[in-house]
Amino acid sequence: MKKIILLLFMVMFFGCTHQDEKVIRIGAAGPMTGDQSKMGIDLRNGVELAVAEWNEKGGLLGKKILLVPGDDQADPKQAVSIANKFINQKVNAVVGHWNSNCSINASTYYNTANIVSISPASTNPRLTQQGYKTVFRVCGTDDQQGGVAAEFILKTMKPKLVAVLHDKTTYGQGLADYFKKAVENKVPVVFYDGIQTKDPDYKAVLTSMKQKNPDVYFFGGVYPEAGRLVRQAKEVGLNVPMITGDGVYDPTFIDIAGKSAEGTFVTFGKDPSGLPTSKSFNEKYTSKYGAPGPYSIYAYDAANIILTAMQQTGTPDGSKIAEYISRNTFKGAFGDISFDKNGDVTKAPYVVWKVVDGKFIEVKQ
Ligand code: ABU
Repeated sequence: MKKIILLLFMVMFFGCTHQDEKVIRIGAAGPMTGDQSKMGIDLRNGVELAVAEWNEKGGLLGKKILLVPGDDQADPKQAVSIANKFINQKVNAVVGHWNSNCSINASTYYNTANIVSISPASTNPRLTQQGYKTVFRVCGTDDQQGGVAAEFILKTMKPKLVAVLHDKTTYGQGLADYFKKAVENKVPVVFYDGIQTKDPDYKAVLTSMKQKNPDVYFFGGVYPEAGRLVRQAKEVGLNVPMITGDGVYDPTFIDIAGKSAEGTFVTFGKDPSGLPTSKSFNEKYTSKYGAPGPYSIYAYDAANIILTAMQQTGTPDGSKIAEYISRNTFKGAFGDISFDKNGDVTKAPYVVWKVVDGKFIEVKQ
């Protein structure tokens, strides 16, 4: 009876159920404009490629698949607007968002509307700790990468003093705090502060940090700010390395920072480009869009997981595909992908990368 009332409610408000639609709509949400737009566009391209491949093979459940992009501008309030827009547009499932604060805010709306969302990139642990059965991610988490960064500097640099900076976002501050927690029992953290994103000048905070004589500093944040920070660190005479997280792993960081990027350490996943499973993705993506971005392949795999689950269950219904996703292993371009009870991937190996001669090189340990 309850189900019938709910169905009537949905038909009254949405005109018809999602299953009655003539197309399957997949949302791709991330920052498509603004200084993080490369990440959103990389994400959208990965989803678009997966959708195009399925449509070339005849679509899904007798329907064409339609990509519905959503620009959240890396703003958690805008992410809620996108979530509501997707719900009104009868989007069946979402790949997104890119920023953790956007994914966390939007996930409540998707979950209430029975829409599966898989983030390719949001690494803050809170996303999958909300008890939502429809929420997944195909990347690792910040407690994992913060721990890897801490272990790396303790082993290889043996610092006497460490400093920590963050961008005051859910992702940046969260990651910085995981790093701090992992080092502070072993090395004094002599400086801890937050910066404003978009601020063009960080010299004051960098000068204060320099006065504490750290041997290395951690930054929790994203590449536009990281690029300005390492450049200005050199300008104020702070000549110690930055170690940072996946939000900085993009050539744009090196473009912004120039030569000052040299020697920066970044935690991110392994390079998938040599995997036999990623060959077709790499070739097709590169010929259509140019070099894949760091999270393009994650977005492509997330879209394929959703579409495979719909095919295998014979329905775009959110709770049915969520259950299928949680119980099965998927053959992704990145290799086999399966999820734990929270919706996190069961394997998320982070490695450390270093900027050498203007490129990210994996540090072999
Ligand atoms: N994990 C990369 C940056 C995106 C985010 O988690 O906010």
